Amino acid sequence: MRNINEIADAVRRNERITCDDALVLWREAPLWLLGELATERKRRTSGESVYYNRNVHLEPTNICLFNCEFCSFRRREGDNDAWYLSLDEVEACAAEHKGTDITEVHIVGGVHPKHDLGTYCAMIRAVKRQLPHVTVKAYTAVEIFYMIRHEGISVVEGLRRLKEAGMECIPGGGAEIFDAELRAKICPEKCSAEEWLAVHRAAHNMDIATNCTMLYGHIESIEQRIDHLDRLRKLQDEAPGFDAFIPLKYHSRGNRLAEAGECSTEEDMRTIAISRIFLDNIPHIKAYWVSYGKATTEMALAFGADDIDGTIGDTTKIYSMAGGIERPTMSVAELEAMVTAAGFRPVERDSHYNAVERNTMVTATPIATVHSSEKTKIDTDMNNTKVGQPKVEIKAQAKDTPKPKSAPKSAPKSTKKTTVTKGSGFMERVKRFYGRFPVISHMILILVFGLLLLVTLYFGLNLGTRHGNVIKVPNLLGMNIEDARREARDMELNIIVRDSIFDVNLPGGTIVDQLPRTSSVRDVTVKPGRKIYVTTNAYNRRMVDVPYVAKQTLRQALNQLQRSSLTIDKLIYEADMTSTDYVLRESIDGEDITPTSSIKMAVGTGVTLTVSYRSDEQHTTVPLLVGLNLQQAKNSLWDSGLNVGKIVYDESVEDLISRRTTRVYKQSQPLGTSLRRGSEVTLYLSCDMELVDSLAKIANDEAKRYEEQRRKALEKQRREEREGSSATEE
Ligand code: V47
Repeated sequence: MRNINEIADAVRRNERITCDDALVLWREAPLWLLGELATERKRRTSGESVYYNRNVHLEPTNICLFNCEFCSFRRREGDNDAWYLSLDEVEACAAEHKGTDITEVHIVGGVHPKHDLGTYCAMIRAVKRQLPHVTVKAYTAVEIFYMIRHEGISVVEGLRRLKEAGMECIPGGGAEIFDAELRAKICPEKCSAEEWLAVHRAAHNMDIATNCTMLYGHIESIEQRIDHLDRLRKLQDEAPGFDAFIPLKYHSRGNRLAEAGECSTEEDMRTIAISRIFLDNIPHIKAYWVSYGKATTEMALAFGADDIDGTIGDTTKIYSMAGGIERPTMSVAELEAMVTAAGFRPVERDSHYNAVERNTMVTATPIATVHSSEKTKIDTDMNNTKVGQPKVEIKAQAKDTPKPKSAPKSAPKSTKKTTVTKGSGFMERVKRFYGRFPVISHMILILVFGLLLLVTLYFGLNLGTRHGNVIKVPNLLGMNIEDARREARDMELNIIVRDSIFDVNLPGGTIVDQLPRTSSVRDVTVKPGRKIYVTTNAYNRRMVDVPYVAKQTLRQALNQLQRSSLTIDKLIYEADMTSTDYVLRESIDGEDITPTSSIKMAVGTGVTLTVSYRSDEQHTTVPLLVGLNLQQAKNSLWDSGLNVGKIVYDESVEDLISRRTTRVYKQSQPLGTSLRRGSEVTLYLSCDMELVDSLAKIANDEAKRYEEQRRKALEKQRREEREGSSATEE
């Protein structure tokens, strides 16, 4: 492992840093060094510019099929404060912004059970009808993946239809944390990391620019953050197309992760700076002011951020419902003043990071739609210009971009100049000096303020978090919760029970999982006072209502059963004339569940679903299971219309507790095998993570090759179909 000085030198030479380097920076680097290195990297990509735009959000519904632990926005259908906009209402919302100078509408909302791809496309068309010159940045990969799955078409075809409807770029939401284990805890129903990445990969290959995010500061570890950044960097190497990375700070009000608390501003600055340093192939890092608040956003500009998002105009509720700014709105003057105060040059951008030039006449009139001829390509020395490039004539490089004419006339520096008072001898001398040497005076001022800021941050925040004083996290697996609490108290750690399971084979109160996790080969250290989150085995088996899940798609039924903490006993397939993967019947122990049944069952009870298949769709393909934990592998099999066969543990699995930390290292039928729906796949599990990781790597490479082959085969088929149809026409 390299030490801090070696890593810092590498960054200064503009070299890529490794995941190990990032870990060292996260744990050991002083804040001032991170600020310096990140700012150096920022300057290489965007010089003195910091970007903002004029935008609004449109959140058509907060009703969502998924029930993520961190989400304060989601409501169920029928809840008092649930909202749902019809297509006409979406259009009316867009019409409210007619005649304003916004350049972007960002559409994102809950995954509504009644929305399909057609609805999503219709919403985009409704917005474009009212605001034809405005860019529609629409739908997270989670929403896109859901609608495409629901429709039963390929990702490429789904994206093609959205693009045709007017979607120009894709926001970065839904990425959360990619690590499969953590994802299973905080957002088990959302699409997997691989699926999220697959949507963005496909978009990049179709020249659709996208953003990416990371939800940090809850129960994830530093290693999981770095792994997340690494996966984004790899995708960007492979298929460039990310315009910006947005670290999203977790907000704790009104959601089930609240006990995790919120991380410190120091942690925010570290996250922003290390993201800037690590993601050397993503042009922009956005400090989303709605999430951070104005003061922290301004500070983030000293840690490598070069974008602060836009005017918003009180159009998003995701953050206010989680404890963020109540009615988020900022004028252009306020945004520009924030950038200027941080010592950078504000540049208004459009959705593709082209600078927007407005002449004073235009800004004075509210109707100031940006026309393509007013766009200027923003300077970047990255090669990543595949997407997000101007589709219009490039007028000038941003280095020469004149300061936007709408910049506030009373920037903070000029205010300072006018507050020098008469009569004080010292102040008089200062004033004379200032008059004679204005440039030197400004430089001295900037130096003094910069130093003060760094010293305050370093000592203030560092002491506040008792940096350097660390404790080795104990292994609590298998212990009784009360014993563990006593041990943790002696070590100045807090134990929080955040989940419970029921396993008949284990005594009540046994700890079956913990975060952060530790093992005989991997020590984890934390600061005193930190919380250790544990999952315990419940003393009594909880009873739950069995929902009626027939007469809907298999995916919807699986989601609903999972939300009720029930599981699948078996999928039985039955031929049908019209549909595939539609649930025909539901039963438990041979007894049918009907819409009027009112049955309670113990958590974890298995339900049998009878599911339809059309005769031409009797077969399905086996998904990639290697690397997943048991629950994820089961979900993935059911989702593909397959059953879980035997479960075989290798010799590394010593007891019932260690079974819970296993992952799949082998599957009886490899990825891509064509099987009859309802067939069984045997899973082989191990606790040996080195073995699992190495086999998962091979399997992932295999999966990539498989995807590539499928893509080529599909392209070939399409080409042949096209050629065939044109030959017929002739
Ligand atoms: O995916 C949800 C996050 C995201 C909470 O692409 C929360 O330009 C903190 O992605 N605390 C949606 N975060 C917002 C988003 C976004 C925002 C601004 C700009 C762009 C862009 C994208 O908000 C979700 C999730 O990660 N989120 N709940 C919460 N309690």
